[in-house]
Parts: sequence; structure tokens; C-alpha cells
Amino acid sequence: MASKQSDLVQRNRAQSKRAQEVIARCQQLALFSEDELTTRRTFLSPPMQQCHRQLTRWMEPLGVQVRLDAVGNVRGFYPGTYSPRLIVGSHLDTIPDAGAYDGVLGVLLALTLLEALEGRKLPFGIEIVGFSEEEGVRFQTPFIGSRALVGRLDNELLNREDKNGITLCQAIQQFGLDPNQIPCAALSNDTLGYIEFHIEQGPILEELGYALGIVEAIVGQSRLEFTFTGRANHGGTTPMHLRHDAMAAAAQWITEVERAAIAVPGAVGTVGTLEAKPGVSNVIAGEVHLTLDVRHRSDEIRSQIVAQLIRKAEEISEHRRLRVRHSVLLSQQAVPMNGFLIDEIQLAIEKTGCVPHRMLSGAGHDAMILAEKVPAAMVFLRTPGGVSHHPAESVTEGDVEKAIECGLHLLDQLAASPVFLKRMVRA
Ligand code: HGY
Ligand code: MN
Ligand code: MN
Repeated sequence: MASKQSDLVQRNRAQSKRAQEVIARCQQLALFSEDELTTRRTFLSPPMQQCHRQLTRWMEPLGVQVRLDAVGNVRGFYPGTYSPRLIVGSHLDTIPDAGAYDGVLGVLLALTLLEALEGRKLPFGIEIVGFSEEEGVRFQTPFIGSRALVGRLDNELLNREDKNGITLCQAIQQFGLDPNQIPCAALSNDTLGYIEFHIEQGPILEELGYALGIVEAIVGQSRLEFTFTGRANHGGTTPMHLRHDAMAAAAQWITEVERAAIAVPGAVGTVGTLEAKPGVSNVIAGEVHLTLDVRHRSDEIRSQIVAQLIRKAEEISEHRRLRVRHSVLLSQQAVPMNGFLIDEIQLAIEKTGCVPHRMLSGAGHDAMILAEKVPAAMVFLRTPGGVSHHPAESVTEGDVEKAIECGLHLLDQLAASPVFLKRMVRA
């Protein structure tokens, strides 16, 4: 009895140490930033190279074969007894002024699971993927990294320019990668599935008092850019009735975005960026450029809201004798997660003693792209205060411990699952 007791204490101590290390590593990678005092790591920026190097240093001692694919995804393969593989990963890029856990936590949890295997081989290999671009900051287009894995990186996207006029293709070349090799980034055809651990980034698990959640579906999202064009003029001498004020038009429209989203249960609408030209206090804005982000679990409702807001922008512009144009940057359908993997995650969470709460993801994730090709599922970790996309974003050591435990149960379950292993034969 005593030795069993001490084993349990030993094991708990090891889990707690691993959880502390995951959190410390997230904070260490957060220092690799384009900004002095805050975290910003966008597509193929120099700090991303530091991130790649550090991950390689952590992975190689485990016998992981590490490579960088042509769009800058870190690909770390841990061989199994047979060649088919399970991918476990998330993204390495961040928004500006980011927290330390969005994306990175999922990559480091994958690494920790391999460490916890302590050299044990599973029937299938494990490929850790650290995606190079999920947020869509540099090119206003999310999921560049994961799109390369499913073969959806088209020329239109490769020619998209960042704010310095550098195309995605040039950015890849400047990082020392070869765009011609992008096809080689595709998923290997013996990929059995994709699992992503990620912070919830919302308040639900905390309100329920749960450590972990199971994502049933990821809501769809539309991202557009709008430009209101009026006429710049002197702010002091131009009477109000003679103005064609692009800023006033944009402001009126932004309140319409909020009104439209509030009116539809489960909808969210965000204008996250606004740029006025010439952008000085004593000149009426001649042009205002802004972005729109609309999400809902129903693609039909999301499209209706977007269409309504395009019409509203046109009405406001007509009334104020301005012009407005828009372009669609992304229209991503809602994506259900894989039922078999959801059930396996539920079982794994129950084994940790946590309540397995099934829920929607309001945030987009690489899992919604991978799901186009392979069974995909996500495990959420509670987000204290529901705060994310903010430096105050956090996780608790206890929840990270539970996530590691859940991940190890899940790997053991899949390794013993006739259903899952049957896929290996087909793969
Ligand atoms: O914006 C999102 O949904 C995610 O955080 N990239
Ligand atoms: Mn994320
Ligand atoms: Mn994010």
C-alpha cells in the first residue's frame, strides 16, 4: 500500500512539474517578440525564427525529427511502431500585445505529451505542428500555415501584400524558404487525425467551474475590409451641411454593426481596425478604412448579417453623399469536430476526474482547416477571467496538469482503439 501511495505522490509531483514547465516555456516563447515590451510574433517575422530554434532544442532530444516547411510551420515527427501519424499542434504566431498562451500552449502541450511518453512508442507516430500564421495579422488573412497542409494556399493568397507591399510569396523567400516547396507541406496521406489543445479564450468554463472543455464545433467567420470615401476639407471652415465626412459615416456604420450583432442571438460583430486619412485633428477625414469580423454558428445567419451590413454601409454613404467599397478577406464556414475523437476526449477528460463539457468555439482555430482533410478535435483549457487576446491572458497550473493527464489518456485510448487503428490500415 505504502509503495502505491508513494508512486501516486511521485506521479503527481511529475505532472505538476510538467505543468509548471509548460507555463514557463509559454512565457519564455512570449519573449520572442517584434516589440520591446509586449508580445507580437507575426508571420515569418525574425522572432519566429527564435521560436523555431527554441522548439527544435526542446524537441530533438526526444528523438523528434524537426523540419520547417515552406510556409514556416514547424513540423516535429516522433516515430511510432508504424508510419501513420496523429498530428497534435496549434499556432505559434500572435496578435499584437498578445498573451502568452493563445496557440503556443497547444504546441507546448504536444511537446510535453511526448516528454511524458519517456521514449515509449505508440502504434502511430505523432507529428507536432507549430503553425506559422493563424491570426491573420500580417496579411489580413488567417490560417496561412494550416491552409498549406490542406493544399489551399492559392496564388491569389501568395500575391496578397502586407502593409509594406511585400507579398506572401516574397515574405516566404525573405525568410529563406522556397514557395515552390509549398506542395511538400501538405499533410502526409497517412495522417489519422488532428488534436488541438487551446485556451477557451472566453468565460464559459470558468463560469461553470470546469478545467477542460470539448469543442463540438467552431463557428464560422467572415472578415471584410471597407473603405468609406468622402472629401477631405478644412475642419474649421467647412460648414456641417457641406461636409462629406468619411469618419462620421464610418462611426454611424460601426454603431449599426453593434446593433445588428446584438439583435441576433449568438452573433458577434467586431470592427477591430480603423484608419483615417489624412488622419489629423483639423482635417475632415476624406477616407476611412476599417475591417469587419462577423461570426455565428449558422453560416446562413452569418451571411445574412454580412449582407445587411454591406447594404447599411451603402445606405449611409448615399445619404451622406460619399462612396463605399468593400472586399471579402475571409468567409470561413462553421466546422463540426469529429464525433469519434470528441467521444474519446470525453472519456479521457472523465478519467482525469474533470467534467467533460461540450461546447462551441467562438474563436477560429487551425482545427477548422485541418478538419477539411482529417478527423479533427479540440480540447479547451479554462481561461481565467475569460481574458484573451490580451497580455493578462493566463492558465492555471492545475488546469494544465489536467490537460496533460487528459492528453496521455487520449493517446493510450487511441493506441488501443480498434476503430482508430483500423484507420491505420486504410491510411
Ligand atoms: O480570431 C480568432 O478567432 C482566433 O483567435 N484567431
Ligand atoms: Mn489561437
Ligand atoms: Mn487568437
